[in-house]
Amino acid sequence: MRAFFQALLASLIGLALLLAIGFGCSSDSPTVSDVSINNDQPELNEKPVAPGRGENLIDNPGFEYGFSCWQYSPDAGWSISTDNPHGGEKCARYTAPGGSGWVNVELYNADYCCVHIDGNSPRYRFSYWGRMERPDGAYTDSIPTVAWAWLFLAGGTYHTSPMQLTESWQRVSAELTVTGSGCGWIWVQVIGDANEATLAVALDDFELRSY
Ligand SMILES: [Ca+2]
Repeated sequence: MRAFFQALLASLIGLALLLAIGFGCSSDSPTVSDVSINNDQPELNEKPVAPGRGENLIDNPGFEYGFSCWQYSPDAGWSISTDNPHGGEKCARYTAPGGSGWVNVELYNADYCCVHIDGNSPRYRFSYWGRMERPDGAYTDSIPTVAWAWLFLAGGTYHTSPMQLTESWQRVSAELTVTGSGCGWIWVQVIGDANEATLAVALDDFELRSY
């Protein structure tokens, strides 16, 4: 079932991105009927946190323990990098193999480290950081490298705004209203131009906290 949803969403996101790029409006997000996200919210920790709340629900959120609790696709190209992580000493990195076509890669938390929603609070904040590299200087704005984050929590489906990656670390955050309880997972897809062999993508410091 999970593979089916991911395949379906990958198709939808890919189509939405291609349409957005084609019409020159890459900042638009796809239409999803059950999205409940407000991206215009204060930074994490700016609001007071009630006792017992505020713990990061994502295990190994900054890849300091390698890919423990994470899975990725495709099998080749992903690594743990110590080169310019956003936080700590490590980050997740994907390096494109070159050739033609599109980079289309996924990173998501493993089943054995599901995100546990306890149902005590409906309000959550989610964020993560990303950047890209083109060490050969072949960077072009004409074909952006874009990351999308999706969350499947307690029966609900949510997504952040697309983040067009640059060579500096950037953060995307969102506020979610999640009802119910149970295990869930987060999933990030990155799409970009594979025509330049040196395209690399780095992700770090995922956070999901109730407040
Ligand atoms: Ca890190």
